[in-house]
Amino acid sequence: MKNLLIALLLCAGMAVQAKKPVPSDPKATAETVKLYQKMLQLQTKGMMFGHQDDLPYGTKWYDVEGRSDVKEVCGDYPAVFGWELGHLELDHPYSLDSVKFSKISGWIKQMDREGAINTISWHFTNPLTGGTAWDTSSKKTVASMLPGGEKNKLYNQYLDKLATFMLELKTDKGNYIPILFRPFHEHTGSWFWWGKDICKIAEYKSLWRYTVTYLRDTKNIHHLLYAYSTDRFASSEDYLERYPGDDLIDLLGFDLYDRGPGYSATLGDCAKMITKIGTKKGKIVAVTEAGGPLATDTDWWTTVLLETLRPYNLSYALVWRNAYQTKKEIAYGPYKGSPDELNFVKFYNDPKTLFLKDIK
Ligand code: BMA
Repeated sequence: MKNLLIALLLCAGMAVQAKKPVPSDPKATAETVKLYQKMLQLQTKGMMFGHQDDLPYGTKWYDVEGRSDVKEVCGDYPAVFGWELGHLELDHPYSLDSVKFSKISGWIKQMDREGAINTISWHFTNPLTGGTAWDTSSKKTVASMLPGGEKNKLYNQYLDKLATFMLELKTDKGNYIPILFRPFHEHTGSWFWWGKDICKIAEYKSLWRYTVTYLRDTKNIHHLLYAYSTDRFASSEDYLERYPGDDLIDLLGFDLYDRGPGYSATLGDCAKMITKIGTKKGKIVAVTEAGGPLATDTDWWTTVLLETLRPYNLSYALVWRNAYQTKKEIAYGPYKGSPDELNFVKFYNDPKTLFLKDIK
């Protein structure tokens, strides 16, 4: 009887364990599985704050050890750090946003040690035309990168360089650092060569499958969680139209910038739809890029971003970079002296938002 009871308990324990969510990669490293589970669990507790290029530069400084516009305003670092690898494929030492790749890996390692989460985007060169990620002049780019296409070999070379970068991301103990990798983003728009009107649905899906398979199975990379992230979308069908499959994707996200009236409503609608899809699929959900007109709407952090997203269990909301001293591009994060500074502190102090100290 006792033995039977023990056996039953063991079985129940195993069943509970077996139910724990796992990433799409069956060979994901222990750290990657742990991060996946941690993020799924955390998203029921609060919403992490993320910032693109938080450490390399701010509005008025460039590459100063320890500096962060966000930390200078609220006293803590973001929980999620966004990085960009555009131009790595060209063997350039600096990214298209003038950040040294060797320094990016250093910061990723440092922030991983601190307990933060790192996510990588890739605005990479159009392999067919040699133009930028925004070069939409040919509708043949994606097809040309797939097996049999004239640029398949070149694309493999790009992926080899990406793989080298990823495989260098190790802890002091030699374990790979888990990364949220977010390529081919905003594809429901048509401003990148992988966008909606530039390639066919099947081509976009094949590009994803080809890329993941190459990195995971050919290059043996098992520390990536893959993020699918659209721009604005109108329905679940719209969101999932180009979704490459549950066996490839770990995080469902969308990018949405405040371009004026109607933003809150759209942001709320998208958050509602995505959390529903995420719950059904058991995936992480996030606002993978956002940004407000902070100079004009100085209460944006609380009244727009926070109050709109409060009802939903989202893993994080990441705002885009504070471009260094450029007049063309606004800073999407706060900085010392920015008009939204005090409001950001309020956002920081709200129990719903999680920063680095909250997730350690
Ligand atoms: C865009 C802009 C560009 C930048 C690119 C990649 O949204 O911020 O200036 O080069 O992202 O980070």
